[in-house]
Amino acid sequence: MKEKVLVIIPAFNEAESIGKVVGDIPKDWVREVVVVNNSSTDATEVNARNAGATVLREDRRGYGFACLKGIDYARQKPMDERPDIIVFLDGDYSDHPEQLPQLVRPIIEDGYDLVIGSRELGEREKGAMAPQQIFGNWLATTLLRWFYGVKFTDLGPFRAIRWSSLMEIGMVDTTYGWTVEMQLKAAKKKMKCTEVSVDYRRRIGVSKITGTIKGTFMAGYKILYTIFRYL
Ligand SMILES: Nc1nc2c(ncn2[C@@H]2O[C@H](COP(=O)(O)OP(=O)(O)O)[C@@H](O)[C@H]2O)c(=O)[nH]1
Ligand SMILES: [Mg+2]
Repeated sequence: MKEKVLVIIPAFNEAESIGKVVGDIPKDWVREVVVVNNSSTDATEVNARNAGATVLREDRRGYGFACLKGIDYARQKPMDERPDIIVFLDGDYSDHPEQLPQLVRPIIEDGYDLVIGSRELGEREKGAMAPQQIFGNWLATTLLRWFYGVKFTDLGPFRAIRWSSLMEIGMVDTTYGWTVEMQLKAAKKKMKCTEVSVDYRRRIGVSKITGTIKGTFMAGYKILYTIFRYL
């Protein structure tokens, strides 16, 4: 494949799952897999490296901080080695990494800038998403449609974006607003956006966001704040 695809996986204490996530990524589609270890206290780093990933460290805790670290790494590459497409993927094995081609193809073949993997459209294992997560996604995507005129059904973590579009968007969120920020800025800039269905299963290990009360409130607040802040 001529397009260079780089995968960024933020990971905070995902030692049990990270090797499977990296292992299931279709290697013929991807140049490099980058795991950003977000101050894990377990074997996330060594397991990621053993699975063949490049491991970076980000000590400031936050989903966005970890993703930004991965982008910075790509940006520092020489021009001819810089990726054409970035895929974001969680480290908990909830997503099905083998579905990566479905996310990348619309960018390569149909000129899309941003492709969201929608769990709403795909098959979900029972209990894979918490009720508050399903409600939150519904609310956030409804607000995105009202205020930004863009139709998404999910703020899913598994997504692909053209490198040049990602640079133009200029991501800044360092925590839970990351996913919605990318979608609403792409909409504001009239980028070509779409979604494809992706499947979702119960994660390995414990949830750091929706599985905790603090995480749920922080994420909900930050997502709503982000939607109104960019109006
Ligand atoms: N909460 C949290 N998650 C992080 C952080 N850095 C990376 N992550 C990763 O973000 C992904 C999503 O987190 P997860 O606990 O699965 O949240 P959930 O999907 O809402 O249950 C996982 O791959 C985490 O390892 C961080 O600082 N905080
Ligand atoms: Mg998860």
